[in-house]
Amino acid sequence: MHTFAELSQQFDLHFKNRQFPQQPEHLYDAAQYILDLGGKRVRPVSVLLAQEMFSELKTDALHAATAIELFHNFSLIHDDIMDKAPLRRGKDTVHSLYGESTALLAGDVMLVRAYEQFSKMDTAYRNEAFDLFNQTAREVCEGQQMDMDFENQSDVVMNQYVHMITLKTSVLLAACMKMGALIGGASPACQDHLYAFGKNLGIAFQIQDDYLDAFGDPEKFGKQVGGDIQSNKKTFLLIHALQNTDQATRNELEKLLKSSDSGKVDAVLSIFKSCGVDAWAESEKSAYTALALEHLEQVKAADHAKIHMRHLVQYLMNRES
Ligand code: GRG
Repeated sequence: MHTFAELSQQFDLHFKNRQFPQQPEHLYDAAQYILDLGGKRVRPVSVLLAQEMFSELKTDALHAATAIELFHNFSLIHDDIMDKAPLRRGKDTVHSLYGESTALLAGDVMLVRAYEQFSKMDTAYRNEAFDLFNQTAREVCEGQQMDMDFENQSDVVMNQYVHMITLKTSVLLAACMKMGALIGGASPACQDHLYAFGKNLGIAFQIQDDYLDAFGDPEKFGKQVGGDIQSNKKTFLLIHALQNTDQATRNELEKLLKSSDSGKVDAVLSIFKSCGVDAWAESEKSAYTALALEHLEQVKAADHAKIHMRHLVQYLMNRES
């Protein structure tokens, strides 16, 4: 059984070989560029951690982890185009370096490369893993569309927002856990508990993401701090503030959201603080984390097999980027 850091190293060894041919250079360099920017590798390592809870590390888990990391990076490229984001992982986004058309195509080819990983897998679980991957990709698309729809909707309430985030972000982490368990030979019940573990952890992860976007350290965050506020994005923080403040502050917040003043981010942050949004986010994050851990406890595996998964939870909830 390995730690997050050890599995991260194993994954990087497997993944560092150039994933694409050389030609056409412009297309494949764009695709390779985002992979070389790194990232935390939380999703692929989660596949490996989950698999190792049930059996010795298998090459098929590395194939699944590769598929998922390719998919994740593909979705980041497309997301950055949709958001017109200048920075990703502290560096220029793919579209700002290579242009939108190449960035779209680079994302597409990464998705195809992700699909190719499944044909390498043992037929005992290949179809199930592939179905899980496709179901997840479809849900991520649905979540992304809901997120865009919410931009023009002023009355989004918390449970709608949680549903959107579950689709857009959490189901991928849930699928990583379940896919690892499936490849590892876990029972369907254990696979389902790990799915629920990943789903709740994913929601807590997004709360942390929203928190960092508003209150993070710009030196460490890797993206523009205040970017969500600047682009009027619905976040856990904004929805909570809108639902839990007096009418005058709500009016002020709504007026600020429509403006493009240079002081907008600071003014919204100051309202967030006066509504106690930061403390609330911390307690929500803890609640979802506790729910995730309850599901982890239900998984029938030796306690020492769960230790590294608990460390992952700690790491994700205390991260600064
Ligand atoms: C699924 C066909 C299909 C299309 C994709 C663009 C899109 C539709 C969905 C967007 C999904 C998306 C980008 C969700 C955000 C997930 C998220 C929290 C990303 C940040 O993850 P980190 O912090 O990033 O793990 P690193 O850089 O560490 O990898």
